Amino acid sequence: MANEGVGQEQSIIFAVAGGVATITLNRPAVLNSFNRPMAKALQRVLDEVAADPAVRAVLLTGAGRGFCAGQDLAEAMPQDGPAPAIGDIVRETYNPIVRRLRALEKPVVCAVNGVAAGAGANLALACDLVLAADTASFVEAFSKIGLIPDTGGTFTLPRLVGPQRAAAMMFLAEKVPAADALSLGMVYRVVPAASLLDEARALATRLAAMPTRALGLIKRALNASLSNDLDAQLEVEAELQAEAGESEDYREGVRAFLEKRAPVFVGR
Ligand code: T3D
Repeated sequence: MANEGVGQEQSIIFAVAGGVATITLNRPAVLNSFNRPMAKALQRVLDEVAADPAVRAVLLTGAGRGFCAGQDLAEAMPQDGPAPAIGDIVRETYNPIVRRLRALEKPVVCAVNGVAAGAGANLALACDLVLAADTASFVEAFSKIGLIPDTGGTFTLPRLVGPQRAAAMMFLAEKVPAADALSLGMVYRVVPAASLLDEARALATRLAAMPTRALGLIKRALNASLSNDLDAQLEVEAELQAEAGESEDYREGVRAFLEKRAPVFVGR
């Protein structure tokens, strides 16, 4: 089938089915912590899903008992040989991933299947809709090892939970259980661990059947709202509405409404 495909990179498992690209972080022995090859593979896969019109939603999750424990600390500080420059790691690995996730004009569902620590926590928060297993947790672990939060966390977290709670999480680096993450607004839903993947897949599949251009433009508008004032944002809405109004899916949506039938959206 043209829109079905399976590919595998060493540390990232990637499969496309029914309009949904499922990306699985796959270094379970180290709780899917990021080494350079995994970060580069994730960047490549995100480029692929951006370019593929058959992909209309993305599902990101982790293999094994953890979602992602952030930077692989053995790589960051090797026993033999010099440590790589940390600023370069952030610029070359995490920043491009966050930019790709935010610029991707397709919805990204994140299924947090276990602990999400350091860059792993902030990776989840960079996605559009976060579903967490009831056994999952989030830790802004950076300060425990003398670092500051990266992967967009200092941008995302205070906007989600407010500056005071973000400061507490980032200073104290305490585990935030999924239920607390829900009440703080860090995640969209918490579901039983056993049904997490099914629920996340159902959500991604539902999003993949929606008007993809409109969802992408909603994401663009929400991104813009983070730095715009009201006047500028009203203009963004007018411009993006004009763009949405030219889509095939807009015409189908209105026709289906008038004909009292369910719409069939094609993503254009
Ligand atoms: O270069 C730079 O540093 C700049 C970039 C920074 C971005 C960052 O993400 S900095 C933050 C890095 N991450 C952390 O500090 C988290 C470290 N991990 C933990 O604190 C704990 O593992 C967790 C709280 C996430 C989970 O605890 P627990 O008890 O459930 O699991 P565990 O036993 O600690 O870990 C299981 C295995 O994964 C263990 O290996 P072993 O003993 O079974 O062989 C552990 O060493 C390994 N592991 C976990 N996290 C990492 C890791 N190995 C390498 N790097 C990790 N980040």
